[in-house]
Formats: sequence, C-alpha cells, structure tokens
Amino acid sequence: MALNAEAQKEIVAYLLAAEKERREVVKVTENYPAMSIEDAYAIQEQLIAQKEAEGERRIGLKLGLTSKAKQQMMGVHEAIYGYLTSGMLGLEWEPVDYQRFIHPKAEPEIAFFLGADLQGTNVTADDVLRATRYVAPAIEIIDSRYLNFKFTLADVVADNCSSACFTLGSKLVAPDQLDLAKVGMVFTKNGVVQATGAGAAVLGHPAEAVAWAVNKLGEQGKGLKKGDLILSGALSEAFAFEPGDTIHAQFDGLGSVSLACR
Ligand code: 0L1
Ligand code: MG
Repeated sequence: MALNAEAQKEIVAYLLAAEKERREVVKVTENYPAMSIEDAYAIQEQLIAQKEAEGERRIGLKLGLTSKAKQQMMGVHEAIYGYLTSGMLGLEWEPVDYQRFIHPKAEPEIAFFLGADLQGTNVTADDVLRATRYVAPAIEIIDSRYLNFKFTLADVVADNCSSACFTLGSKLVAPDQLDLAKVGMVFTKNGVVQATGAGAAVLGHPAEAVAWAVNKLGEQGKGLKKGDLILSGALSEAFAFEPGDTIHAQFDGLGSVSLACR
C-alpha cells in the first residue's frame, strides 16, 4: 500500500461526507497522488464497512468499465468492481428522489441473482451461469462524488465505482433461456431513444464480466454467496436525467425496467 491507515481513513470520511452532503468534491488523487489501486480497494472496503455500521447490508457486487469504449476512454485494460448495499435498492413503482443525488446518470444493465456460492480464481462464465438462478433487467444510477465525473481509476474504485442506486425489473429469467451476449436493448428517456446496445457490450458476455469479478475477489480469499445480486456492467453509455424524467430499458427476452425521477 502507498497510503497509511490514517490517510485511508481520512479519504473514507471525505467520500462519505460528499455523498451524505450531496456535493461534488475534488478527486482524491489531487491530494493523494500516490493512491494505488490496492489502496483504493482497501478504502472502498472501509467505506462499505462504515455503511454497514450505519445499518446498511451488503447485498452484492457491481461491475464498472466493462465496455471497451469506457476502458479506452479511461486508458485502462481492466474492469473494476464495487459493492451494492441495501440502501441502494430502488423500487420500480416508487419514483426516485433527485435530491438524494449530486449529478446522477442512468445506465442499463443485466442483473444476476446467484443460486449458489461462487468463489475461486479460475471461475469461468459457464461456472457463473451454472451458479445463477435468474437474470433480470436493471437500471443503475451512477453518481460519482467527483467534480464533473472526472477521476482516475484509483479515484473511482475508492468511490465504490460511482454507485448510488439501482432498480430491477420484475421479470426473472433462468440464464439458460437465452444467450445473454445476444440480448438486444433499447434505452429511452421520456420515450425518446437514447441508446441501443447488446449484452456483448459487457466484456463480450455479461457472465464473463461476473467471472472476472469473482476471480478478482478470489485472489483475496473472498467470494460471492447464494442470494447475492450482481450488476454486470452497462450495455450502453450512461445518461443524465432530471426530476420529471422517466428512464426505460427494454431487453429482448428479459422484459423491461423503468425508473421515474421526481
Ligand atoms: O457502473 C459503472 O459502469 C460506473 C463505473 C464507474 C465509472 C463511471 O462513473 O462512469
Ligand atoms: Mg454500472
């Protein structure tokens, strides 16, 4: 680690305060340029532990930077992961309150519900599909705590990969019922198409992305549990929205999910 325990603690408090007070902050690496990816994951872990201490539960994992386009934009060759907590779960029938965010953006994803534990360092996409009970359509709201969504890889990892909120569609499908790489998706805002995409945008196949994350966790002796939920990565770029907007993602064979904002 490049940062000592005191510096890590300070960064956790800095990021949590930005989230609670709903304000953009200067990215961490402005003040701690030496922060490594290892430091960033350690900070992320402490940040989630703090949320748990405040009553939230860890309910799964989210992946980020799973598309070639986003990786090229950031100049990286790897995805990233963060944790989902109970406080991030939004309900499809309840409009989300814009006031709880800083500068939110919405993106369409495929969610995995695990029916078995998954741990290891050689886990494959087929292993992931075997351990998955259902897949479902999802919309993730990302809300980087950093000014103008500008950050380095270490910054975004420390910030739990910009996680803020997510909503799930009500249709649950067994993963052997369709080829997730070929699932097409249309993303609209107020009925106007913003983007189209396919499951293959997520590291070639969303289950590949989940396998990557499981292997990363496995290197640290960690894993995922039966009942965990995983947001496997965005099928298109993310779009900003405002109070009064309704976002909708329609997936071939998977159904749809929408999110209204007040
Ligand atoms: O879920 C995501 O893909 C977000 C990862 C972090 C990068 C960003 O905030 O755009
Ligand atoms: Mg996402």
